[in-house]
Amino acid sequence: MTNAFTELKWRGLVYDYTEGIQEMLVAGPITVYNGFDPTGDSLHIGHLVPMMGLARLQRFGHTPIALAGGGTGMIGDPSGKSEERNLLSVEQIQHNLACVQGQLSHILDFEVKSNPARIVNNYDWLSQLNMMEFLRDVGKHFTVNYMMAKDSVKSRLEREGEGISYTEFSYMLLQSFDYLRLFDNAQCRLQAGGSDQWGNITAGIELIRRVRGQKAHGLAYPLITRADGSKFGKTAAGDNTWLDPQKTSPYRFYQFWLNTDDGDVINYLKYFTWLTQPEIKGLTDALFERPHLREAQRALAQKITRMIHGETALAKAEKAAAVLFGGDLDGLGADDIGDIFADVPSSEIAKSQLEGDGLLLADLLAESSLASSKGDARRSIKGGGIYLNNRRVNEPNQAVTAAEAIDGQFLVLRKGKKKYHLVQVLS
Ligand code: 545
Repeated sequence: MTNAFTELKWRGLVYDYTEGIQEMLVAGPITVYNGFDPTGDSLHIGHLVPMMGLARLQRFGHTPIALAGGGTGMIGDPSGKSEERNLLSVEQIQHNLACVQGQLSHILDFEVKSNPARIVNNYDWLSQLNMMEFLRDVGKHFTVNYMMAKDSVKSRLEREGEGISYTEFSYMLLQSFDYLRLFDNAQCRLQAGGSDQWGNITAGIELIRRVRGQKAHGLAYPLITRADGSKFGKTAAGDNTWLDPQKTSPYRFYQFWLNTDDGDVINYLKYFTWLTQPEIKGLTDALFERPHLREAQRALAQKITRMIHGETALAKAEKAAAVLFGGDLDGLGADDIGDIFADVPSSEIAKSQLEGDGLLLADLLAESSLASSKGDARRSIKGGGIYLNNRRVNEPNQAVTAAEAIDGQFLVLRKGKKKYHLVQVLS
């Protein structure tokens, strides 16, 4: 029989944990929390592991709390940061908080009767703290020696010319206080987080042990790595892959997962999807027997895009992906076209050139990266190997007018199966 812990272990999601955690998770439902500071206006795919971690525990009957760090976000966690952070403005934090809370609410179940998810904001209690009380009730339980031994602090002290402000140094006390607070008020017995959070999580456990004489637990997920050693989550261009569709379009998002290396895809199916052990076994076999079909990558891209962006956005992303293989362009707008063909050679023409009689197809093609001369362009068109907006065109003297431009902005030229050139129409 699997339980929440063996399930997480099988998925490769257990990096560190406190002794007795499995026994506790098996004994009955508990409450677990994971914090997210509003340091940016969107979560990215690196945050999917901890978000889904809460949801996975919820499916085993436990109650998840997603903590939005409206208070801790004002201070700045030094964990994993080699340099002191700049303070964010209150307006910035409020804006980010609203964005991040919305994203957190997607994956968790708030309706289920027995163990509905909750979102809390630590600003609600941290803002009420009084300095003297805090130093007496929390600060007194930590020696500076203990705090200095934490990686987040130690690494700063060891770094030439860096150091750490008193503000960031205090961060672990605030996160510890949160855990104590949720331990007392929400019967929370487990704090989860990425491995960078282990120092903060164990500090909270220590506080609870000292002031309540009770055992609280911690669970750390591994950092996601790639088989070839490069950084996970960045596109070839170096951009982050965001959950906010305004920052990373569902098509780009879908493509990111579709492009996963064979060496990573099975791990990612375990980390990022709800597919079961037998289902993942089936895709592993498929990967070995017929890797060229990329069934595992397709399943990965499909499941995650559906989970984050929904069915309609997935259908559109799949349609857009098919476009590069000659699929039709109907129903796609300028934004989609710009997105799909972002990486193909492109050029610009003035809208005036398409007005009146328009431009001869052969002339348009000759100016693109798909033909070397007018003669070459004419020959290719007559030979039947040229497509305008993915429809075959046979007549070199055919006029191309603004009416053909998608949303008046783009003409898509194609030669053969998949050589593309994008013409942007400037008004
Ligand atoms: C605050 C108060 C608590 C408990 C936790 C926190 C937050 C924690 C922290 N976590 C990271 C984070 O990133 C920014 C989110 C982007 C908008 O800094 N001190 O807030 C990440 N966390 C998820 C994982 C993490 C961690 O949200 O734990 O390891 C990334 O995978 O870096 O009482």
